[in-house]
Amino acid sequence: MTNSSIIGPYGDTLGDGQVQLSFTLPAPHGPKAEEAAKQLLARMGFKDVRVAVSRDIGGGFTFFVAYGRTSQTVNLDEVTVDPVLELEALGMHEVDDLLAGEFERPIVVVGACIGSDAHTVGIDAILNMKGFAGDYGLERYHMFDAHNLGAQVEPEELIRRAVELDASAILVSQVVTQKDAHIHQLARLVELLEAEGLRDRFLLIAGGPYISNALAKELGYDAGFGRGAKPSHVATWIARRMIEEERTAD
Ligand code: B12
Repeated sequence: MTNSSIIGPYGDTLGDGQVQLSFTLPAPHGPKAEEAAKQLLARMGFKDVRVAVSRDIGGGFTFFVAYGRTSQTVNLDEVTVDPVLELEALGMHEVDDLLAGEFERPIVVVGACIGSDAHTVGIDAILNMKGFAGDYGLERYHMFDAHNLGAQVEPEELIRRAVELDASAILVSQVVTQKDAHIHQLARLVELLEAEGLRDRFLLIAGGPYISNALAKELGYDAGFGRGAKPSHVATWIARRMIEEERTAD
């Protein structure tokens, strides 16, 4: 590889194409399962396939860690990312100052983990005072009035509370993706808001480890935040969007 913007995976030396993979096969542990794993990787296009770990995980299933070599590369110069991921977060005081310069009252935000999903840690990380990874949550900001409804909140209840509190933004967390549960739940909330003629009343933000801004927008949300999102990113996004909308309305 001569052009440094064209990159591929490596293990020992740049350009060797080495990849580590882990997966499970529904086959009883043994030489036959291992051979099946190698053939599968060869069919995926990997060369010099080696199985490093092969473990019986019970019930006729085997877990593998394997290595293979690929000649595939990607040109970094042609890679673009969603603007939300490149958004430079302001500090808490900067966001507060920005909002205080434009609004008289704190911005009300209501968050919940909806449907059957019981994973509260993500929405807590964004909203709760102590925040996440050294980044304070929205409850700590002077210019946010944050309400965290917790887990397993029905979308109807979330909407009811958002209306009651006269919220500007609804924040939804979805972690479980089994059988596309996250898609169904997120879509249901949008459908309900639309049916009640309330969709345009709120900024609608989705988040979770498997949520991207693109997926959220596809589902009718204004923004989506994924793995590693920090409260200051979300706060900055809301502040800028609220100010933009306020100025457009004037
Ligand atoms: C803790 C945990 C639990 C706890 C949850 C406790 C609680 N109060 O939250 C308990 C034990 C209850 C649990 C239960 C289950 N869990 Co669980 N759990 C986890 C675990 C270990 C950690 C999740 C976590 O806390 N992450 C830390 C937070 C900070 O990260 P985060 O959620 O990604 O949030 C960040 C971003 O995504 C984003 N974000 C998240 N939400 C939002 C919302 C907004 C608005 C914004 C802007 C951003 C945002 O910001 C956050 C900070 O960066 C994960 C595995 C893992 N290591 O991730 C499995 C995991 C999520 N669980 C899983 C499963 C399958 C389950 C169960 C179905 C297991 C079972 N068979 O019973 C049940 C489901 C229960 C239910 N009804 O939901 C799977 C999900 C697989 C999938 N994709 O569907 C995982 C990935 C484990 C696995 N590898 O299989 N679980």
